[in-house]
Amino acid sequence: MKRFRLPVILSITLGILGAVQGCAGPEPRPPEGRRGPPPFSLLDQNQDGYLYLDEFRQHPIPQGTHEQIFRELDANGDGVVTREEYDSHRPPGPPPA
Ligand SMILES: [Ca+2]
Ligand SMILES: [Ca+2]
Repeated sequence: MKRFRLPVILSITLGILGAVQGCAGPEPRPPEGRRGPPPFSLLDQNQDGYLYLDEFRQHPIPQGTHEQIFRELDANGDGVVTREEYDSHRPPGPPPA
């Protein structure tokens, strides 16, 4: 009966390997509800209370260009985004339920 041991052990080992690979298969996704815009303090790198385009460019944006989004944030068009302008801006998203 010893002859059957090796294939059995092999199949068990392969089964375990397959299970381990299956567990590591799907990539972890970010939890829902964490896709909002970053806080102003994170974007304002020098913490002077004003967000400049150069600072804004340091952060990835999901869509569009930094210039485009920055213009939308800069409500009065003076080339600087204040915390008030940033907080009052709401990016387009799914309609509230
Ligand atoms: Ca700044
Ligand atoms: Ca402004």
